[in-house]
Amino acid sequence: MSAILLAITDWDPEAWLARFHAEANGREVRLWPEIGDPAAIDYACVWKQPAGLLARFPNLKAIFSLGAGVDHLLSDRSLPAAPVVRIVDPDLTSRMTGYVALHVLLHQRKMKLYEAQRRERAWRDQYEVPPDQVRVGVMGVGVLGTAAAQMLRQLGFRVAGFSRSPKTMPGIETFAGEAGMGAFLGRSDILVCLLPLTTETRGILRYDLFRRLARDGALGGPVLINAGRGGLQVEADILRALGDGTLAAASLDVFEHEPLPPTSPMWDHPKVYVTPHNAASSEPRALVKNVMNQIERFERGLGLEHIVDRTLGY
Ligand code: NDP
Ligand code: OXD
Repeated sequence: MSAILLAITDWDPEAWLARFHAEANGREVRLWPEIGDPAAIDYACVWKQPAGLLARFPNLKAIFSLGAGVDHLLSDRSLPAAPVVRIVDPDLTSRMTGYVALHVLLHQRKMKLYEAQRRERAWRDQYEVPPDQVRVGVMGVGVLGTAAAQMLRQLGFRVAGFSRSPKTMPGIETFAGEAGMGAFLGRSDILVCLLPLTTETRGILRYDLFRRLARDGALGGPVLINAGRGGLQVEADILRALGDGTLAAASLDVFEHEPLPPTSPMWDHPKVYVTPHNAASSEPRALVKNVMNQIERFERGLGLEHIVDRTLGY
């Protein structure tokens, strides 16, 4: 019977090991660095595995990322040829939808202002811009971006989506590629970034992009929400844009360096919400089931779902 290797850094591997033992239907589960005979490993389930590790397993049939993103995997230059599979799961999707809805609402409902008023014990109701006057642009309308865009539409916001290839989505305006980017940014009061980190998207959230966001919106200035990857953003540019009014506020779940260094000015910036890369945390109970379903499908000859296109990088 096939053996599964878990190689996990940055997260608590024991919680994953316990779930794999519970779900593995008698398969052997090994936790790196205890890899045993490398030839016996058929599947690797990883989060930020050490570079070069996966090249040691000659019979690997599939590599599973334990999250939706795969930049941590594809950056390994000696990655073997086995298919790389990413997580698409309702548990992860609903967590991200919740994060995006929460942060769009925090900005639309002026929570930073009410926090400041609370410190002064000031009881003042501020005019609330109705959602149908707020244009949200979701950059990256894949699995997570589409679900978030649909939720925002249900909440009454004017929503647009941006992707690499053209799409149509009921009730949501869509833009694609370089040609569509200017119009997409120019109609966005709140920019929600759910792009993957690839060679094309690295550093995309920079000053010149912020300058292209709508300046005539009802919130008094554009807002950035990034829950994609820290490598998408140039933090010095975000600080500059917040300082000169190019951006009015930001919600950042991901950072150029994680954990966010204690010296980062983001921690106590009055216009920024900071969260510790937990917009949509990978939850072992749901996601181990997901991976085991994939392995069982594969072994029944049904093929793997959500295989990553290594050329595109996502
Ligand atoms: P998908 O692969 O389903 O979607 C990616 C989207 O980005 C697609 O719409 C794709 O376009 C678009 N895209 C990719 N490259 C470009 C480009 N160069 N220009 C324009 N659009 C582009 O990914 P998911 O929705 O599942 O996940 C998105 C990202 O969210 C992950 O890669 C990960 O980095 C991040 N994430 C963060 C988490 C957190 O807790 N902060 C948790 C989970 C994920 P097209 O549709 O044309 O292919
Ligand atoms: C993911 C993440 O990619 O947690 O799933 O960031």
